[in-house]
Amino acid sequence: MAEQLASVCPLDCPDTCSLSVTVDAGKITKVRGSDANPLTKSAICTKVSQLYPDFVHGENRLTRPLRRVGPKGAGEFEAISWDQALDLIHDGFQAAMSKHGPQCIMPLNYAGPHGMLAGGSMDLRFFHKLGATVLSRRPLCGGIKSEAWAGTFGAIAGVQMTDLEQSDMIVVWGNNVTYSNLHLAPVLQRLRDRGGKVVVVDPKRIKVAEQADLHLALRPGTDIVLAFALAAELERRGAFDDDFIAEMVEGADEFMAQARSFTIERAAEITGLTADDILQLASWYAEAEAAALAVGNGLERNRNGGAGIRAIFALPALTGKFRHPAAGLVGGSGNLFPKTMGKLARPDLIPEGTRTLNIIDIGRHLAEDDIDPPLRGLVVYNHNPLIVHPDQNMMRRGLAREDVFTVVVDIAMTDTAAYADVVLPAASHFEHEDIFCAYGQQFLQRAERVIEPVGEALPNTEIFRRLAQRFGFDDAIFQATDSQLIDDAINADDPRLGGTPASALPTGTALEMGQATDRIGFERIPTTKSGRIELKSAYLTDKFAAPIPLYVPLAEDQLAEPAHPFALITPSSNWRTNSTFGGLAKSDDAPPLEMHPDDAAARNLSDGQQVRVYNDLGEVFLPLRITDSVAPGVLLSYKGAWMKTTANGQTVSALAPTTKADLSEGACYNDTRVAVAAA
Ligand SMILES: Nc1nc2c(c(=O)[nH]1)N[C@H]1C(S)=C(S)[C@@H](COP(=O)(O)OP(=O)(O)OC[C@H]3O[C@@H](n4cnc5c(=O)[nH]c(N)nc54)[C@H](O)[C@@H]3O)O[C@H]1N2
Ligand SMILES: Nc1nc2c(c(=O)[nH]1)N[C@H]1C(S)=C(S)[C@@H](COP(=O)(O)OP(=O)(O)OC[C@H]3O[C@@H](n4cnc5c(=O)[nH]c(N)nc54)[C@H](O)[C@@H]3O)O[C@H]1N2
Ligand code: SF4
Ligand SMILES: [Mo]
Repeated sequence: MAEQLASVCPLDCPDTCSLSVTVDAGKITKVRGSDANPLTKSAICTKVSQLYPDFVHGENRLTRPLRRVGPKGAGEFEAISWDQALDLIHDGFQAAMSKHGPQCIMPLNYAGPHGMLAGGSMDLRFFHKLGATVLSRRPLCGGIKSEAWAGTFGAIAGVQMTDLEQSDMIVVWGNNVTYSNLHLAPVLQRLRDRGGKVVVVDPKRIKVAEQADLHLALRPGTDIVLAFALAAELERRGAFDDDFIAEMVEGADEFMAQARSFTIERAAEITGLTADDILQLASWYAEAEAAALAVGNGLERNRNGGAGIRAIFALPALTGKFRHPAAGLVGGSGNLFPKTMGKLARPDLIPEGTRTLNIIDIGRHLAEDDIDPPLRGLVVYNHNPLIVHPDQNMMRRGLAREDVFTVVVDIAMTDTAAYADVVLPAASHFEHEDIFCAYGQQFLQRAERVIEPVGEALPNTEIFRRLAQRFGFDDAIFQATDSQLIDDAINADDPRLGGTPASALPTGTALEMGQATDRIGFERIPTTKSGRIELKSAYLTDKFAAPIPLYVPLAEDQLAEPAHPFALITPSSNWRTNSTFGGLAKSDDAPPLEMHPDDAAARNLSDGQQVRVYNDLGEVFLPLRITDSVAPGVLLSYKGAWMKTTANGQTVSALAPTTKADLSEGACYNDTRVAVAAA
């Protein structure tokens, strides 16, 4: 008989929905939303409700350890036992380490699952103890925005989505709510119903822009110019809150010295907006008492990304919007949770002098063998680097190296896994216990397993427990059970847990971490060096030599006749989370290349035809969609599609440069410049 069991969505999504799962004869047959999480209620996205059963039980699911029997990339494997797999990995890594030392081993993992155990626990203990090279992961996504946040406010939260019911204006800034922050959409709708204003700042006329009061379709990477011009205009209008600035804001003068050089006219020219639209936003923002900015990640992915986000963060500080509990800035949720990463991941085990490498550079280190010791052993997990890293062709060359022993741990057979020497089948979060914080809301949730592991799959924790044992690591920390790991992950002494250890948090509930009064405001002091909101940041000065945000015009945009005249952006798609689900029938259509009608006419291109999109890094063949939802000069195609969706196996990531942003050395996917021709 079918049962309904409580779970949580583990995907890389700010909303972290509570789920209700139908299990029939040991199989998941339906995934729905549940009321456990008061933010997400019973509404979940269609990709999770429609695709998860097939992801867990379908053809592309990995169920046994595999050994490669063909050339790398061909995807030819034979099934082996767990013992054989662990022996192969042990022998492969020992051989490499005896020549090059332990730093030739590299964990290459990102954020497939967001449970704290699957995300990074026993695995990190293992690599730290081994002495493997440490991976700096944040640059791939979110690092730029979180450094901007840390530098301006410190470790404090902003407004949460549930706080917004009293706001009178929301600016959705580089945040495709409908696809990637679903539960903000009804909040926007209710705001408009009570007469509030919604403004969207996005190069694409996204769905919420169609229903917004104003849409500013700026050129990618020019947010900083818009924010500077708005600050200067708000100052001219007397909309600054001088008392708030005097008491709470550091560096307003230095910031304004930059901002004032951006007149509305100059800003209009650089951003591609009209002066009237910029002025309209300034006047609504000046008038609104409870205006909140909901800033996404789209705008961080370019060389001016960090400065742009910092300049946006300055607007509610200069105008004192933080006074109102439903206003200011949405975000900073991660800072609400009492995580104890030191206990969970044990960075104290890292041998002194161990190097750290930026995740964006790993493709190059593999392909060009440009570091000493070289990388000779790779464990890819929670990650699909071939699809999601910039400079895909470099990554492909790196993964194809015969002399790098490569292990891929995943739930699904991915394009990256096809390059592995050994593939290990991971259990999905439905098959093990885990604890879930969130990066877009304030509820802590625990979930138990709802089905037994499929086939011979094992949770990440158990895989690395076994690997640790195979390498002879017999300390107690390598035997910790999943429940013990949950208690290592969350501080049980935190008063909000009320004396219950996290491992005893009942499933099907969500524990609220903090009230609106805990957020940035007059009562809550930012945890920056000065204890004030730092537009001039001590932290960012020390870390990135970036005291105040600066606009750097991009050389390629100054050329009269650039070889690659289009700016290509590659945001979140509707039917995948990054690359996840890309192997399933519903998600494997080739994403079209969206182009403005004027650009298409100038090149004699017609809707639906195959085009070749190219630059010096690669070429991708995509069907053209002609639409005025993107501005002239801007192209859009959604990220995460798998290699089978294109004629030559290259996807949009093949065009993305490995250029680093101004903060966090972060990825610049949206700084891609391309040319387009008929295929
Ligand atoms: N369905 C679905 N949901 C997802 C994901 C997914 O792949 N699919 N991915 C998840 C992950 S990992 C993340 S980080 C989040 C990301 O989700 P978002 O924060 O929404 O980030 P993106 O989708 O990259 O881009 C958001 C918007 O920014 C716009 N944009 C691009 N460049 C600029 C710019 O320079 N300035 C401005 N103002 N806007 C710009 C894009 O047009 C897009 O509409 O979503 C998560 N949720
Ligand atoms: N072109 C372009 N590329 C981008 C971006 C962009 O804007 N443009 N954005 C980037 C962004 S925002 C991000 S966050 C990265 C995301 O990059 P990734 O984190 O690599 O992408 P995902 O597809 O979310 O997850 C990777 C894999 O984790 C696996 N997985 C899930 N759960 C588990 C588990 O419990 N155990 C194991 N072993 N595996 C599991 C999934 O099956 C999936 O294959 O991609 C980036 N890529
Ligand atoms: S992907 Fe996001 S919206 Fe969809 S179910 Fe998961 S948490 Fe909810
Ligand atoms: Mo991301």
